[in-house]
Amino acid sequence: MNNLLMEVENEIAVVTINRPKSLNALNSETLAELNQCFCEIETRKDIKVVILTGSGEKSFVAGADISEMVNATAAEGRTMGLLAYNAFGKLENMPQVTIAAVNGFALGGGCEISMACDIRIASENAKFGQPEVGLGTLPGFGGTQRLPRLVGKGRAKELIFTCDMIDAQEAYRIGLANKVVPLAELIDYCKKMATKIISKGSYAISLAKSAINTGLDVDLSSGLKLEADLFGLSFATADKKEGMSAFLEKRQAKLTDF
Ligand code: DAK
Repeated sequence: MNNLLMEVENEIAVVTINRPKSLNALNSETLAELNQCFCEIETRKDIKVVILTGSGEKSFVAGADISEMVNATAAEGRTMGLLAYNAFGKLENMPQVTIAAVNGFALGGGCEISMACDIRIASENAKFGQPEVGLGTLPGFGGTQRLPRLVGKGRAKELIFTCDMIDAQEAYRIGLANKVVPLAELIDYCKKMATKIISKGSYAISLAKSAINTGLDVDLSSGLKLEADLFGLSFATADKKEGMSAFLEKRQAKLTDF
């Protein structure tokens, strides 16, 4: 991979988008590599949490690569959009828990890839925004769909229509960031959260993730039905037997299903 770094330790993968000279902007090659990386991760049982971050101390991802897009045709734009659609879809729906460690600018496609993660932890210097309409286009990597689902229709429209950049505290206030931490503590904070998540039932978490993601795309009744089905499915696992037995026997549960 030319544009990504990946380290796996203690069942946590840290994936770093590594194009610091262009503030980690997403070009087609990087999108293809992300897709390949996420395809691999979703089949790996030795990875339970993915932390996605950007190289350097200034930027998470400063958007799609404008130098590549400037002369692209409509067909090339669509190809790029589909690359991101596939990669971000994999990221959003993989059984692993995904945490965006937002270490600076998360603009356009950068804000959008962070929103395809389950959780966003922002450093104090992080800045979020969707500047696309100022470039004569619109969010094309999921921003018009995921942003309103996260912060509500009114706030999403304001951010997209004004191109305003918001800081980490404002992102936290509106629910775009789960937490704000000092930059120097960002990765450690995410790893601690990952370790806590890994100590729970990973298979049960993957079922809960599936229920939340699918449930938000269907009517309430269908979502509740799906939840009931997945709840039932969890009763077929060794983890459910172990988790409940451990509680009754007043001991620590050893949950291993994934
Ligand atoms: N693409 C390419 N290069 C970028 C870049 C980007 N998005 N962002 C920054 N860079 C490059 C700069 O050109 C500069 O390169 P050199 O001049 O050194 O060669 C280097 O990174 C450092 O940037 P600056 O010198 O500008 O640094 P500053 O600290 O002054 O400013 C900044 C930082 C993040 C505020 C600024 O760089 C900036 O505004 N960047 C652009 C942010 C942006 O507009 N991002 C959104 C891109 S649009 C689709 C259609 C469209 C899209 C998706 C799909 N389909 C058709 C499906 C659009 C998506 C987007 O994300």
